[in-house]
Amino acid sequence: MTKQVLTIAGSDSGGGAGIQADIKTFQELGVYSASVLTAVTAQNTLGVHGVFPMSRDAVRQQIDAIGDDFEIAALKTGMLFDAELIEETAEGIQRYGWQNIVTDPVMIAKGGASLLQHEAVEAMQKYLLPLAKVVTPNIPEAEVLSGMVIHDAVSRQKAAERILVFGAEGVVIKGGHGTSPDFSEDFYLDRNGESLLLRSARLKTIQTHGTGCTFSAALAAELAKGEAVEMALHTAKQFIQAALAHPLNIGGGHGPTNHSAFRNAEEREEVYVVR
Ligand code: PXL
Repeated sequence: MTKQVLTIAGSDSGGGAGIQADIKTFQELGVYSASVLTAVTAQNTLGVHGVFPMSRDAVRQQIDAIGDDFEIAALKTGMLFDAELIEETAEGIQRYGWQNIVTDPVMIAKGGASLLQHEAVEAMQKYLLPLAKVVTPNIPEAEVLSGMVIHDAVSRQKAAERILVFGAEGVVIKGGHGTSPDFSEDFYLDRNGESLLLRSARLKTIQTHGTGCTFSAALAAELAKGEAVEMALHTAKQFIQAALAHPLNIGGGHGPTNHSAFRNAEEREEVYVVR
């Protein structure tokens, strides 16, 4: 039977990030997509022009509608906006005993608009990270979650260790914001001390809108299908690498990635497991 996957995230009217990116990615990877909306953004490739959060009650009722009727095999969280919606999300996950939780700790949109209230970081650490199988920060988000600066492989490892203290089973610090001009490296570390480095060529493109959403959605889809974390990470990186390598040239700013590139084997890019 087709696996059912849930995204709890915000809407991007521009269609490149948020719940729209998640649903497209789930569809491409062959899983069924249900969605709980936490906020509506008025947004295009040029920026975020408005943010309209849902009420706590609206989020709870959506979660219950899904929980009462669906068999959720994996779940990802994206934009949760504030501490109340984080708590509501965490309570819902526990109410239904959902597993395979991928937490994308979305904080700031590409143009700098805040997608998470400052004081909500603590709620994320306290309520959501303990439920996560994998938390997927980019470097700036990992710095906020760990409370330290990442400037090399040693500080990246230390930051990952600090993030794991909040209770996630694993963390992947994504390399998109890294300084190497040649490659982008995602560093994974889990509670047992197992680590993995996934390396791909750095692509020179500004069409990167929704990269993080797409990656974490692909990861959740693969976990739903029963893939081990290592394989799921590899596929997720291949998925986003293909999506970045074959841009759609939509909009005048940071355009969306191409969610349908991965399905064409000849459009896939190399992803190397370094260790
Ligand atoms: O990529 C982070 C993100 C998540 N969710 C929504 C967004 C964005 C970035 O713009 O709009 C709804």
